[in-house]
Amino acid sequence: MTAPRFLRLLCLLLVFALVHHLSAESGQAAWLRYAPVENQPADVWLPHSIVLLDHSLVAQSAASELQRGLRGMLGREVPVTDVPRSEDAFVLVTVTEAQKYFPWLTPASMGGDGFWLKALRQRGRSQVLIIGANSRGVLYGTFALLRRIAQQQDLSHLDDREVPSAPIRWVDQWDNPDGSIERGYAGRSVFFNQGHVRTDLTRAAEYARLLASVGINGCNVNNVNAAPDVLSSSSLRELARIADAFRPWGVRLALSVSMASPQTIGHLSTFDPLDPQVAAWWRSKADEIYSLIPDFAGFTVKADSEGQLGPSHYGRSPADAANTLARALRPHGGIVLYRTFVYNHHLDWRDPKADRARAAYDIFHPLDGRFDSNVVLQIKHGPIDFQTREPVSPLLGALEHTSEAMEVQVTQEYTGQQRHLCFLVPMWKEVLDFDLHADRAGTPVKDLIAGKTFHRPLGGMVAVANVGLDPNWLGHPLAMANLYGFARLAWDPDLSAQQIAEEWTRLTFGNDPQVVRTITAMQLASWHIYESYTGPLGAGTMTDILGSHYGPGIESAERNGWGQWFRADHQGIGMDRTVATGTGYIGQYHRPVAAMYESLKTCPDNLLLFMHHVPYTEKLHSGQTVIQHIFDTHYQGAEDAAHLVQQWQTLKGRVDEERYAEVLKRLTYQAGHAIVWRDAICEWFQRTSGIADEKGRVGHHPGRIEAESMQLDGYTPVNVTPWETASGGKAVACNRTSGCSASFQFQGNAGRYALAAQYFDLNTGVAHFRLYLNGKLMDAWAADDTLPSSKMDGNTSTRHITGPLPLAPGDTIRIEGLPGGGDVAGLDDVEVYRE
Ligand code: GCW
Repeated sequence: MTAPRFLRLLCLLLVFALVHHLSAESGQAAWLRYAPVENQPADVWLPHSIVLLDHSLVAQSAASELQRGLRGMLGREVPVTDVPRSEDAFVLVTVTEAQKYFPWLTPASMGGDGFWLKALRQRGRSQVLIIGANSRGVLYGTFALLRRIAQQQDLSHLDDREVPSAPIRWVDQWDNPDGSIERGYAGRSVFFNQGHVRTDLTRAAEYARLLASVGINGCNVNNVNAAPDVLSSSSLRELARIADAFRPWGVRLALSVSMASPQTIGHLSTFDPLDPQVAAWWRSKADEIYSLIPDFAGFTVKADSEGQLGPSHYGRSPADAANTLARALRPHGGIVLYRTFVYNHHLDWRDPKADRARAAYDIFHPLDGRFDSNVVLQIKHGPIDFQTREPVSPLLGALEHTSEAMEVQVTQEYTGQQRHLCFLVPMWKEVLDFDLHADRAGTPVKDLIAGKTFHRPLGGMVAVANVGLDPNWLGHPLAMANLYGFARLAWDPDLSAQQIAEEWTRLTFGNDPQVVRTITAMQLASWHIYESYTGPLGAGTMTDILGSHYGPGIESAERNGWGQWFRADHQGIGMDRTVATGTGYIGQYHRPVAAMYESLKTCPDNLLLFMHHVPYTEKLHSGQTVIQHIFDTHYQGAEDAAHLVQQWQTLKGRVDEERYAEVLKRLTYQAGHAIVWRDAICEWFQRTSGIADEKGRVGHHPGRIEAESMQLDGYTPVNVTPWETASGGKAVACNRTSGCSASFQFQGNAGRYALAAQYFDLNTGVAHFRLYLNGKLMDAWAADDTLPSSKMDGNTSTRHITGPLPLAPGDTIRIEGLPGGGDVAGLDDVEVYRE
């Protein structure tokens, strides 16, 4: 090795050691860390300059990104020139240009935003060609190359062509002008604040770069519950600045619009989409938008849904509404994504035939063929609403003449809100691979949304992302795997969940094999774990449906107009959606699929309660009864959640301290909350069914001392609602400003024990707790989280573990609670257990 080379390597190693062991990482760099890569096999021969033969803004971003990546990962400074050189260069070029310089190259058809990466090595010199189908392709190819370098892949025979599966690869943000985000769990909007677009759009531009790095080409920045003012001239001028921040990254801006806009901001007397004045208003609005934002992507529409006005107001159809918008956008190349999330939220729960799951198909299937070619129906992947387990929406397989895009949720509204680990790629994979038998066997959802089946012009995937200003974008450092995974699947739905998890882990945490193995395994197990403690057999996530959608709140789904019922009573549970005796929903599927769901014999266990109403004693394919399955899976799920903490702990010292600590904190919280979920669901079903857990666990908690039965000083017992969210249905609350205490005597054998205090952390203020053993202070903690409730319930119930401590019979344990700002230092119980 030559001396300079040796020195360079030494420097790199030093830098690496520093980065790896000392510096903290907030997660803001996400999967674009460009951390030094040791042993990059290609380092020796990778070229020393960049030749940029495409002068677009997007290709310039590609060149500077390549410089940045090579600097970070390989410690190389690589200059950019636009002088075509035949040797020793990365060549960034579009396919049309490429033919000029490399006439001997015969690039196969490169559709869409595709790219071709090709390494040419001769006589010790090398070229790496990054050929894009267009400028975006050049950028995507560059990021793909950097991704390969970061993962230490062997590039010596690099010859990869990739074409994205579908043209629409968008994220939606549900950001409001005031800067709040509907169903956002990671801080405030990167786009808006106090009614305006932010002056500083640095994070917005960084977001676009992140999105571009994984092939996302559109971003809708405002809530689908659209503020009326979005389309006002002054607002559009502000929004144009976001489009400017996106443009270097090839991300096109889209906007959610209210169908009522012609009336609310256009001051017309009507918003009837078939009124000529209304159509003219939309046309001139579109002209105005394109004069400010020439590459504007289009509109997303939520209409006649959850209070949003729509065409039904005038007896018009969604096709009438969508086409009016589409005709205004068409001259400019814009499109309309019309959401099919349209349903009546005042359904009559007493009507056994009423069924929200039917709505999208019932409304949109008859309209197939009536939409203009630049309209795309945006269809949620399941017929209800992003539950932990749902069947595939039958509407995805029912359209032949209408383009469709599938909507998924990266923001974990019903799947733990980024406080619980829930990697959703395996779920999306199941959906994408599901064969809907649309016109024959072999029509998986991924082909339907790519427009391959029935040859429709547009299609793709849209994810509700809801990143926020939190440094790591989504709150939980491991949650970013969902954003990454969504984008990778939108590009290539044939990637496996394992591949995606591994790739993401390498880019986000480095190539240490133990780190890669452990995090990949945790991610892959997490959806199933979450499902197993939050709701059984396709019944839906048994959460607080009317409020936060977060903690357990079982009956909130029943007996109201929202239609997320599972119809449980003392005899049985489940929605009868059969054609024979139920709502007929199953009949919306093509025959083989319908037949599978219709019969109890072939209906998969994991969707049993979505499709059928059965007694608790019904035997599953597994041989177990429904009720015992509920008990067992919830116990197993809570155990598995605890195991995630142990798995993570094996990585101490192998990932940076800051992210290590943040993930540990969240996983520990999750393990505690999984027990709250487990107990709520198991106790509720045991009581409702009158059938006891055959393993005797439910309702029996050895070592658990209820706060209401402790010796109380100042604390008063209260009934918690819903009852199943507190142990024994009761807890204690402190309304004395000087504080309260609850004490008990340890009765077990001498030994070392951990103490798990179950307390309620209300979002109204900060309470403080102290734990004393025989009068000696052993632990103190603050209830300072901002969980989504101001009440003592399943959202706020939180576990804090002290110890292990040495305990002897007769020892006194005292917990002091000091209320603060409306948080009453609620305490549910203390569990004393051997570790
Ligand atoms: O899941 C529900 C959410 C609403 C959301 C709606 C939708 C933006 O609870 O907050 O509204 O879906 O998708 O339109």
